[in-house]
Amino acid sequence: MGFLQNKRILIVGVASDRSIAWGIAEAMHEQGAELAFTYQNEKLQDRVTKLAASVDSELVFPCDVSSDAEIESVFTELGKHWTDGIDGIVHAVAYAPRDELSGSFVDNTTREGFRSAHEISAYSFVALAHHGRDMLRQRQGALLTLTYLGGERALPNYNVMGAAKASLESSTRYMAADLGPEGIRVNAVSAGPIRTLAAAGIDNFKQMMTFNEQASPLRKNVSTSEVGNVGAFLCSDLASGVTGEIIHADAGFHAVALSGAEL
Ligand code: NAD
Ligand code: 0WE
Repeated sequence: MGFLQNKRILIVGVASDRSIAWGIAEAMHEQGAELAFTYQNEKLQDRVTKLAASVDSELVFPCDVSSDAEIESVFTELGKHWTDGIDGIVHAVAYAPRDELSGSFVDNTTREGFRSAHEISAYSFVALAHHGRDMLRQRQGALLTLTYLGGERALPNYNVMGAAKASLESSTRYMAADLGPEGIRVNAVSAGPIRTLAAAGIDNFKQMMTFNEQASPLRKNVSTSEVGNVGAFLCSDLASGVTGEIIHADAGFHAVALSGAEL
């Protein structure tokens, strides 16, 4: 018996089989969860529908998180299938304009880039919680998001995404405080760097992966299944005492300053 048997979980953020959201979906499926998915736009519809079918799900809905109407309609539609609520919502979405993810933070960050990065990468988590609140309350559900070390420390090129991740992490704590009295938990996984679509074309990504591999205590990069297992745990009853927490799944990279390998 898996530790997510009889749990119903909505996954937001699958774009490919390399997506962290997909690693979480597979880990949750292995533990017996029933899953539903959203896709950002028609370009991704077929791919997400096929991936969903491979974990026995036919519940696939469009959702661009910049639209309140689309977010609202996900829960309206989902409520027709899952009539007594949901056990979890996974948010694995981030966006900033590509040209603002390199070079000088101060010179390259625009008002509109700052706004959209925060809207898509941080506010959307709050909006999902708002629209999913009633369904989550019915089953004492859990919310989960994905963050990165660049929200806690200044890292090269992460720039405006770092500010958005700091907002997302703070929002995780405020959401935990607000929803805790209703039995709803809110947590985040801070993943190490992984080569996903969101990493494609990022300056020096390969060098960053190599550095993380050499400097981390476990001397490796993490896989989407390693991140997925932590996400599955946080959404399960095994984590019934955990909320407002950010767990690093990064081979320990965040915990050290000099690995010893550099000396
Ligand atoms: P990915 O490209 O597979 O997933 C990003 C997802 O965001 C895609 O599914 C995309 O459709 C979705 N998205 C973007 N804008 C959207 C919008 N307006 N509406 C709906 N969906 C939208 O990449 P990933 O690396 O799996 O990213 C998932 C999460 O993990 C992100 O929050 C990212 O910041 C975080 N993360 C990634 C890494 C990494 O190195 N890849 C490390 C730590 C945290
Ligand atoms: O959160 C992320 C990346 C999120 C992301 C990626 C893109 C690329 C395509 C947000 N917006 C966009 N916009 C695009 O047009 N990560 C944690 C992966 C990542 O991105 C970096 C990193 C790491 C790690 C950017 C710079 C430096 C390190």
